[in-house]
Amino acid sequence: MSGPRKKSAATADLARGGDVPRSFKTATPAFNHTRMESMVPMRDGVKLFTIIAIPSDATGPMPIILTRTPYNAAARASRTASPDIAMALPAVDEALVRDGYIRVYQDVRGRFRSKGKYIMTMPPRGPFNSGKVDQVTDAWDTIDWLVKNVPGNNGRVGITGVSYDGLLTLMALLEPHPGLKAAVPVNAMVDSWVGDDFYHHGAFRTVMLQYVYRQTSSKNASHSIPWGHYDCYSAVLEAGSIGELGRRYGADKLPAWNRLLDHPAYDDYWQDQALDRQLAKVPRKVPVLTVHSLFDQEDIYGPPASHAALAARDRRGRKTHLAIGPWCHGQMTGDGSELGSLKWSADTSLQFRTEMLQPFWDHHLKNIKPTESLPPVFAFETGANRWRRFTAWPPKEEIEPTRLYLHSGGCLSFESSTRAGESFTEFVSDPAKPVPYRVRPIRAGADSTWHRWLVDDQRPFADRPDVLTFVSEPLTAPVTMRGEVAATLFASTTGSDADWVVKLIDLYPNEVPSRPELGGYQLMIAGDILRGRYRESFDTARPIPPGEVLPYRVPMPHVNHTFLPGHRMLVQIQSSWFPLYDRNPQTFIDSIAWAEPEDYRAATHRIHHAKGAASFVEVSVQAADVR
Ligand code: PG9
Repeated sequence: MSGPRKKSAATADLARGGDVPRSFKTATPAFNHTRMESMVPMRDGVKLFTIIAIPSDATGPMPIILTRTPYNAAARASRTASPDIAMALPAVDEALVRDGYIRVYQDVRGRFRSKGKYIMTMPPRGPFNSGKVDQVTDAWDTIDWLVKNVPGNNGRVGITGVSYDGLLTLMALLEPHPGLKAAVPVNAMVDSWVGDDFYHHGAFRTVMLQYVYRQTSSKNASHSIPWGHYDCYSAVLEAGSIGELGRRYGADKLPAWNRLLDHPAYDDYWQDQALDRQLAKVPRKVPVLTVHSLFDQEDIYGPPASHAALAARDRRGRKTHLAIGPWCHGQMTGDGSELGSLKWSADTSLQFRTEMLQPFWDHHLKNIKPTESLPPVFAFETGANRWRRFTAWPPKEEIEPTRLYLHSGGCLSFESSTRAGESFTEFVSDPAKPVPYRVRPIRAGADSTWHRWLVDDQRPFADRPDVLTFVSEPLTAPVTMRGEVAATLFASTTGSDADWVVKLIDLYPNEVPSRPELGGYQLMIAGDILRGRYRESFDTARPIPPGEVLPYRVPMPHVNHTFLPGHRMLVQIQSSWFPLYDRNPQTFIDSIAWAEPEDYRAATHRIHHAKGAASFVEVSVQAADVR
């Protein structure tokens, strides 16, 4: 028989202290690193929350790799509660910390645990930032503090980050601290009017409402848009204009949202912030490896543009590298074996990290020269599915600018000769029924497969009467295209404004024995949009004279692609891409953001083919492959 149990001291009086001790330290002898959390002071006294992970087993002083972010440094550096540094940090950091690098993550001012005020994509000091600090000075002050205060560091710092963190990486180069010895901007936002997150050539990216909302409605991204619709297509269409869309969800109270709508043209606000323009003005000091993704659904313009600016200032060509992978936004940090329906037969992200990234860091931060010097350009060629090395981007050798002509009857060929009677192909574009950019329902947020939409099969759209298609004969030999693509459409409309969307597509053969599900697949290798009012200059909107045949140049993203024998080249033309881009009312009004329901009107558009006004897509083709 057991007697009454004796109360332990801990259960003697439950009400006294509560269950949570004042301070608690995880007790484990197995930690293989030191983790410091510091509030790093900036020159204006504002302190930024900074996490520093220092491997314990290093044999000598270690370099530091810094990422500055608006996306929560603590969460980023706390993947799991493991005692192993590589389990605590993002998976992509494993090679670094195992190899004796100190890893640092910092919240930018005003975000998460950092003090100060947040300004989304804060412009550098100048006409749009009259203060004494910006992301350039914050990067400088942080690096200065790190080299002076982090135990065991070797005084050499690298900076890296994806997208917004990539933009912050590029900003550090505008006035680099002497301790900054290498930079790897990944999928960085560079020019958000020309072709990155917010606009593409004047067309507004409606998907950014959600971004601005999360980014600026609270310090720690705690609000999401209560869409009230399963399908974003209907939510955006129902609202009408984007001004009204923002107002419905309260975004008109967010200064960052209003700023975007207040600058629809490529005015000083955008030009002064374009990082390729900024980088072109400063001396080249720091070695840079730029990373670009061929299927980047967010920042597909910036990386080749900033790379070009950096390369132009690198007289001896030793400080500038570009890597181009078959990835979506940020995929270089994860598994790069496949994207959507596409499979690459190897982990291309790992290949890049092993063959380029780690040797680049080791060279510049540890003075370990690579056995073979790193190529200026390391680019994955889709279609052929292999890595290529080039001395410049676009490669200068064997490349020939060539035109692919759009002919009537839906034909596409390198031949310019027009047949008798060829004049135009027309379609009706109705803003009440805009062309979806994906198959509906189009989901927002966490449920979305947004990251891979650029490789969606384009076949479902080809059947719409408001999508024109132009297709080549099946190829008898491979055709390889590298570098920028641009369409010149000679077009007319019955309206007084119009958007022009051009997609260059690899049309797979009807049957693909190794991957039957890819039979007839339409893979978009480049696509973009131009708001017709900016056809003459990006900074000034001009109405379109109805009925007049005018040239519209639609710049498109860079490609590095081989169309294999049996495949066909295909071009789709349409005038809406919704709700990725806001609708053009097709009636010229001052502010499309605040278009009224009656401004949206159907219009008949014509794409012309006749001599002297023959529409084409310009590509750079490997000379031997032009047929
Ligand atoms: N593409 C995102 C972004 C960068 C900068 C401004 C706005 C959005 C990102 O992934 O960070």
